Amino acid sequence: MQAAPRAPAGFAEDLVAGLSAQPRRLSPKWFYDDAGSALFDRICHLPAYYPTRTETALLAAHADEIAAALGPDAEIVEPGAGSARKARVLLRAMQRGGWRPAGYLPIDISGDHLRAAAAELRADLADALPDLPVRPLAADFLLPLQLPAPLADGRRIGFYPGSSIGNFEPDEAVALLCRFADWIGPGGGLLIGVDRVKDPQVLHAAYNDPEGVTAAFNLNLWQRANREAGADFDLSGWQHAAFYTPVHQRIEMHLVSRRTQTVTVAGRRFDFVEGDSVHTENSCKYTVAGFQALAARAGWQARQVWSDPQALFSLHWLTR
Ligand code: AVI
Repeated sequence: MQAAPRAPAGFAEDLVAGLSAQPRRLSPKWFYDDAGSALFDRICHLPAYYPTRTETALLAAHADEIAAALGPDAEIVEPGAGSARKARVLLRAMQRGGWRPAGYLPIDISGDHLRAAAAELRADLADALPDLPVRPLAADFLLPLQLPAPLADGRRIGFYPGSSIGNFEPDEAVALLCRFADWIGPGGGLLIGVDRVKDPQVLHAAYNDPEGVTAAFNLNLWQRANREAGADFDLSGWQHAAFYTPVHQRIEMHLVSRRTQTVTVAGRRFDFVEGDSVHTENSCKYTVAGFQALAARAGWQARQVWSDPQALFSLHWLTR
C-alpha cells in the first residue's frame, strides 16, 4: 500500500482558518506541491502567460550589463527557486562576462522538486561552471529561516525573478524585502523581476488561458486538500475565476462554488452557496516608479532597471 503524502506543517490549520474567515481565503504558497509546481511550469510556457518569456528574454538581452552590475564572487540566493531555469541564464551570463559567481543557494518549499532542479542545474552548467557550489535548501522562506553560513568572502546577491513579489500585498512585500536585506547583508544586492501595470485585457488573458492550465493550477488546491488535509472537495462543484481589479492594480484568483454544498476539512464542516468564493491569490502589478517607491520603504535603493519594448515586465537591480 502506498503511504499517504505527509501533510506539510500548517496546511490543514491554514485551510480551516482561511475557510472560517470572511472573506474566505487561502495563501498562494499552498499551490506549490509537486503537482502544483509541475502545473506552474506548464503555465510558464503558455502563449498567453507573457511574464516568463519576457523576463527570460530580458535576462538574455542585457546579460552583460546585468552581470557587470552584480559583480564577481557573490553567492546567488534564490527564494522560491522552483525549477531554477532563470538562474541558469543568469549564472551563465555571469560566467561568460567573467563575473564568476561564488555559488548558488536555491530555496524552495517543494523539496523533491528543488533537489531535482538543483541536480539538473548542476548537470546543465557542468561545462561552464563545473565546480559551482550548489546548496539547495528545502524550506518555507516565509517562516523564520536561518541560511547556511556564507561562502568564502560572504558577498550575497538575492535573485527573485518571476514577479513573485506581486503575490504579496504591498505591506507584506515590504516586510519580505526587509527579510531579503537581512539575508544578503552589506555589500550585496537584489535582482528582482516585477510585472508591470498594463492593458487589463493582456492580464486577463494571461490568467484565463484557453488550455485551462491556470484553472487546473488553482483547482489543485482542493485536490491537495483532499490528499493531505482530510478534505472531501468535489472538484466538479468549483470553478476558477481570475480578474483584474484596477484599484488594487492586481489580478485576483478565486475558487468559486458552482452550487450549494458542504465540504469537510479535517473534521470541520463548511457550507457554501452558489457564487461563494475562496480568494486564493493576488498578483500585484507595478509601474517602475511604484515598485521603486515600495523597495525604498524596505531600505533598497534603485540602481538600474531593464524593461522590454512593450513595457510588459521590469527587472530591477537594487542595493542597500
Ligand atoms: C508565481 N507567480 C508570480 C505567478 C503570478 O503570475 O502571479 C503565479 C500564477 N498564478 C497564476 N498564474 C501564475
